[in-house]
Parts: sequence; structure tokens; C-alpha cells
Amino acid sequence: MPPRDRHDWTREEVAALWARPLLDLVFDAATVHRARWPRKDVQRATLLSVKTGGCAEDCGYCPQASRYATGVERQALLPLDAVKAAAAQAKAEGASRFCMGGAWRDVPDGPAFDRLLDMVKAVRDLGLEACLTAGMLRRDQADRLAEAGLSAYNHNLDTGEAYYDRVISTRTYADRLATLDHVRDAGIPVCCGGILGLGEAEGDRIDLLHRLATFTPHPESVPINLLVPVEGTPMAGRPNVDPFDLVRAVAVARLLMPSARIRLSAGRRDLSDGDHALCFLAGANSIFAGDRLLTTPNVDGDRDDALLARLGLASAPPPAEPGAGATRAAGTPACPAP
Ligand code: SAM
Ligand code: DTB
Ligand code: SF4
Repeated sequence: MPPRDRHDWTREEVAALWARPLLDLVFDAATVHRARWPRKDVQRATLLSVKTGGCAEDCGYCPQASRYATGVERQALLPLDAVKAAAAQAKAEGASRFCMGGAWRDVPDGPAFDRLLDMVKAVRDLGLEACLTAGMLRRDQADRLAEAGLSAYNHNLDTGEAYYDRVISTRTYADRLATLDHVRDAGIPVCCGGILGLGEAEGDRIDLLHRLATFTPHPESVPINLLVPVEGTPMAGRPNVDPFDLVRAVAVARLLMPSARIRLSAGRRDLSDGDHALCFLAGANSIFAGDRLLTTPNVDGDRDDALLARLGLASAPPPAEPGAGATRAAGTPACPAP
């Protein structure tokens, strides 16, 4: 029987899971994973930066914040045709989800917003799931994105609430949660995760996972990023995360949120094939694929193809019908009731 989704996890329960011996944790997470995801496929999500750099926020990890000299070249909102071409290429390379990222503090209004809606529709018409991440948004904007067919909105909490103001000072955790409420209330599946390697303590990782696990419904997808340290940002020079910490985070996320796609996100370039395999065993079932993330390089497509083939892992297919996908009516749960 597939495990039921619980939303009443206590912080103590999450901390107790986090403290378990790693291989016991992986064994149990793999058991839950196989029961809930019998196809064992891996979703490939391709990223495209549709508006790059010049962002007013001060996120300490981000190469696109205008206040840090990172050498990222600003790029205004891309034309629709460029996005269509990139999405078609992503589909040809085996992606089932196309994720568009915009370096904004808030989702813009006016012609830029209208163009974002057209981008969402165009990606859905190609038969791909469309995801957008573009900063804080209002409920009316979320409603229009839902109407355009958006499959998921990505808005990360990044870390635990207690550590948040050490990373970002220009907005609050409450701001982040308010946008996530608008997305959820509009019936758009939430994509929400965080970053390991910001200098946070284990307790902050536990706080983040606890917060995600008590969302109702759980996030449809949970990106787990490893910090990509970028010269010029306050986080440049931070040490690499121990890959076993990523495996632990994946396993705990899988046990807490059986129905979510757990995505290995930024920072995979430094992971070995063995690290990847352990993450897939522990419950990861999505990757950001394609040669680029937003502004930094990603794992080579050929390396991912070879890795998935060697592990016998299929790619998740695109939605059955163009325009079909993850969007659900406002208020309905992401997964069947227990
Ligand atoms: N401006 C929007 C926002 O902040 O929600 C969307 C774009 S922002 C680049 C999306 C996410 O990328 C961030 O929330 C963060 O989790 C992740 N990210 C950005 N820079 C990163 C880095 N250097 N390493 C790892 N993850 C990063
Ligand atoms: C997410 O959690 N990670 C992606 C996506 N959602 C938008 C972004 C990673 C960005 C890494 C740094 C860069 O390439 O600029
Ligand atoms: Fe970067 Fe998004 Fe923060 Fe802007 S809001 S600095 S794009 S992470």
C-alpha cells in the first residue's frame, strides 16, 4: 500500500528522522519511494532564464542580484519566439517540464506579464509542463497564470525561518509564505524547496523540511539545490556540502512527502555518479537537465543520458495531451486522500 501523505509532522519527528543512521534512512526512504512511485522514472526539467540579472533583492547566493559584481550580463525579457524555440529543443532532448526563471523581486504587470502568460501557453501547447519562477506575486496574477495553464510555480523558502535573515534582508519569510498561499489558492501546484550550503546548521535544514512537510497539500515538487558559489556574491568561497548531507536531505524529504517530485537541482556538477545513484535510491525522482541552469553551467546532457541509462532509469514522459498536466482546480488536493 502506498504510504499516505501526512501534514501533521512535528519538528521533533523530523529531527528524529534527520538523526538516523544514513543507510537506515535510505533503506526506509527507498521503500516508501518504490511503493509510491512504482514507475521509478526521473523527470527531466529544463531551465531557461527568460529575464536575467539586475534584480533588486539581496539574496546572498544569487549572481543575478544587481548589488553584487558577478559579471552576469543583464538580459531583458526574452521574445516569445526565443522561448518557444528553447522549449522545443528541451522537448527534443527528453524534458517533460520547462521551467522559466525571471530575476525579479515581484512578478511584473503590464506587457511583460502578458508576455509571460503567452510563454506559459506556448510551452503547454508544445505538450510540456510549464513552470515559472519570477518572484513574489499577487493572487490576481496567480489566477491569470492558472488560467494560462501554468503547471507549477516555483518559489523557494531556501532555508529555515531562523536563518533566513542571514541570507536575505530585502524580504521576509512571511513574504515568501504569502506568495505561496496565493499560488496554492489559485490552484497552481507549488514547487518549493531550498539550498544546502549557505552556512546553515542542521537545525535550519530540519526547520525547512518541517515547514515543507506541513504544507497542505505538500509541494508538488521540492527542488533541493546545493549552493553554486559565485564570485562576487557574499556566499563565494563557501565550502562544498558533503554529498551524504544531500542524500540525507533527499531521504528525509521522501519520507515526509511521499507524493512530491524530489528534484536534484543546482550543484550536481560536483556530484559523482555514485552520489547521484544514492540520491535516486533515497527518493530523488527529478533533475534539472540541460547544459545550463539559469546563469551557471549544469551537468552535460550526455553525462546525464549515460548516467540514467547505466542506472536503468527511464525519463518521465511529457503530459499525455498538449495543455494537460499538473494544474488542478483551486482547493483540490495534490494526491488522493488516504
Ligand atoms: N527571482 C525569483 C525568486 O527569487 O524566487 C526566481 C529566480 S531565483 C534565481 C530561483 C531560486 O534559485 C532561488 O530561490 C534559489 O533557491 C536558487 N538559486 C539562485 N542562485 C543559486 C545558487 N547560486 N546556488 C543554488 N541555488 C541558487
Ligand atoms: C531552483 O530551485 N533552482 C533553479 C530553479 N529553481 C529556478 C535555479 C538554480 C540557479 C543556480 C544559479 C544560476 O544558474 O544562476
Ligand atoms: Fe536572485 Fe531571485 Fe533573489 Fe532576485 S529574488 S536576487 S533573482 S534569487
